[in-house]
Amino acid sequence: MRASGFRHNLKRRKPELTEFKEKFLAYAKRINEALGSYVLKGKGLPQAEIFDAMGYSLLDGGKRIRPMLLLEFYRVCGGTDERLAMRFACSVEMIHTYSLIHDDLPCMDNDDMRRGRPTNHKVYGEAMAILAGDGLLTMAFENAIGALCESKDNWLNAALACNELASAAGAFGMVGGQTIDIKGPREHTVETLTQLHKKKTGALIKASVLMGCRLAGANEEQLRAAGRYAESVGLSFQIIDDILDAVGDPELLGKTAGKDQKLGKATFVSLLGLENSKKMAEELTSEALECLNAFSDTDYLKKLTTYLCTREK
Ligand code: GRG
Repeated sequence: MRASGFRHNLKRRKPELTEFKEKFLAYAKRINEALGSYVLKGKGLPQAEIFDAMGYSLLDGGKRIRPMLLLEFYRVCGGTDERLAMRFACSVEMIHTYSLIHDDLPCMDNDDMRRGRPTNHKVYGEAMAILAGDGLLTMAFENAIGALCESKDNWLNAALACNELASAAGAFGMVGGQTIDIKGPREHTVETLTQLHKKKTGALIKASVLMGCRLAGANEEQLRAAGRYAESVGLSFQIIDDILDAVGDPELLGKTAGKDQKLGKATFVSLLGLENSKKMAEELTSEALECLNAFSDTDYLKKLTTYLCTREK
């Protein structure tokens, strides 16, 4: 009965989320179709196997939260070129996928299952999994810079979006956070753990939001509100991840649960306890919802934000 306490809490919010689910799935389908087109290009090439390995993880049923955030912030900031926004949205998901493939490697978290299937290195071997991650990371920038080169009327905003992506993915952002996670101190306070996850998980989420704003040419006030929104959502996303690792249903999660505890890793649950972690995630979600008042037509974004705090996987 690991999941009972959390589930109980989820049930209270469920009804208001059901109509949202259809839209969410349709959105994810559009993103999946766009992502599929990138790996199809490798068919028939002598190096087709690398495209297979990249596609195995890229197209295997992730929630597509980051691309959705990018596309939604693009829309609420007045962007209308959905094709351009989708290209950048795909780049974000490529980087996210590469990070998961590398995080699962034996030299990092050594995970056998991800999204309910064997991890990339379990299917293709370690060398190909490293290359698949490298291929996705590189393709993300090839694609984003390709879009920048083609956006004649909007090149500065597209360049600013590329810049958000690069700084979030690298050693000041996600790679830096992963480094602190594997090489940094084992002991944490809530403050140091927050700093770690701001980089490891939060940076790419924030970049997704800001890229949508940048591409649409958002003003300073919108950028500030979106930045605050993303910081709250990024942290609450990680807290929920910790809660799910502690009390989530492994079948729904599609990966091994309880790993953090087994490895003696500090998490928000180990530092604050389950109830206080839930409370913190809910407070952060309320703060994020508040930030959305700086934009109009945010009905879907509000539901997505609430879903992120109540998700079961
Ligand atoms: C290897 C450079 C490098 C970085 C790895 C993000 C990361 C850094 C590792 C992932 C570890 C992890 C599980 C972090 C918790 C938050 C997180 C990123 C969860 C997975 O994201 P979701 O829930 O996944 O959006 P899906 O499967 O839906 O795409």
